Amino acid sequence: MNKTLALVKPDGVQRGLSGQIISRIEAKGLKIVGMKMIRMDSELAKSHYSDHVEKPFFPALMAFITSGPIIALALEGPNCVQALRNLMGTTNPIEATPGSIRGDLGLSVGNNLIHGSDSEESAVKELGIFFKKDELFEYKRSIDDWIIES
Ligand code: DAT
Ligand code: MG
Repeated sequence: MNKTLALVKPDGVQRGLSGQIISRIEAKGLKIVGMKMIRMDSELAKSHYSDHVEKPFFPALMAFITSGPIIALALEGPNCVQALRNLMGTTNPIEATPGSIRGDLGLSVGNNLIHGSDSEESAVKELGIFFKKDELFEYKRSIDDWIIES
């Protein structure tokens, strides 16, 4: 089963929205297979956002993402990369569809509450940055028979 990485960003934690965001992820049916609170340092942040180093917003992104603790989640489910991206909504919360996490909860592109890997390739890379192998759990949920078609 494929896995993906989600982060509740510092604004989500500060605003007391972690529970609601994680709840939406669980309600979708995605299985949490790893979870931890950490504060990203600049080395971790640079490695995670290496594709954006040259972008004009990179310094602001670094300052924001290291400004407070985040909650990292390893998620599993069929097509979980796409499922999470759809649940999050588009990058700019103003354009994100109502009903999505960003569409319902955010107003600014720099404070958009949640990160989700954008491809299976980046999911593998990003999960490797945030989780050691023994921090990921394999377990069966009996409700999966009601969520996932066999
Ligand atoms: P996403 O988080 O939807 O994958 P991204 O990978 O293009 O978006 O960018 C990473 C983060 O950088 C994004 O969540 C918020 C910030 N960001 C992106 N575009 C921005 C912009 N034009 N101005 C300010 N911040 C931006
Ligand atoms: Mg991205």
